[in-house]
Amino acid sequence: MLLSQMNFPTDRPLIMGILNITPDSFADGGKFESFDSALHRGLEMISEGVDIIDVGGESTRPGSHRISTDEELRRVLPVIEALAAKGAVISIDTKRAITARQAVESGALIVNDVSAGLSDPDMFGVVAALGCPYIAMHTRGESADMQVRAVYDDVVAEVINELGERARASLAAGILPENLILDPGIGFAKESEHNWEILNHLDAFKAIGYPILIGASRKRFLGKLVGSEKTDERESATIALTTLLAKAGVWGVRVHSVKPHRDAVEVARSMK
Ligand code: PMM
Repeated sequence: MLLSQMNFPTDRPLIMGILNITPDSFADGGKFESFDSALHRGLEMISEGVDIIDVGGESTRPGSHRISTDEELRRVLPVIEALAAKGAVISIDTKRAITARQAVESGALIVNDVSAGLSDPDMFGVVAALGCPYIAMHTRGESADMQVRAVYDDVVAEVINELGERARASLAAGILPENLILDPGIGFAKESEHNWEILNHLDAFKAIGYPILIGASRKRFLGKLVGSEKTDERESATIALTTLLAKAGVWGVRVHSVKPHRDAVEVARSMK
């Protein structure tokens, strides 16, 4: 299905709720590891007005290592099937083409790839054949070593350049321009100052010409700003950021909690 056929609202950012079925994601690792707890959380997000549920089976936290494809599929497919049956719009957060394909065959509608096709050479071709929307996120290297690559002279220009190159490669492989969404990859091969520099130049990212998704929820740079080691203590800073991102006109925000962010975008919409 094309992005334009999903009937998303266009007057506010979409709320993409995070559902990590992993033991080790940085903020919600271990919370939704069982099928029952993941399904319960997904249904809760639907009742709170989530637009997209982003289901992931493999942690991408800095320093994390890969799991097997079989393990990834075992974690995500039953949950995708169950939530899609409830009418949820699901994105699959994966770097693997096989997982992307099986997830879409199980009911996911969007592929979210934090490697923008760099991890798996088959990703672009598979997504092009599926004909579904594709989120290409900027990073450098793999999660295990990405933070040593957080070296930039001009982070905005370099990320736009590298993401633009991935976008062109995805289009060359047959992904439709109307199905492409770009994400600068907050916290991926980036230090705090890089994240803020990107967030302060969102117009430059929007000018590339594709919808922009931002995933900043509870990340380390927010903890550093407000002095919160614990990830759930970074929620109020995340909500404040969502309000500002709504004002900045992003397409979507990828967040751990749903209702507070639905409320935040309503506030932003009412403040003319
Ligand atoms: N961040 C994480 C995972 N997937 N996907 C996109 N598109 N953008 C992000 O910023 C992003 C992502 C890491 O966060 P998590 O461990 O809470 O899932």
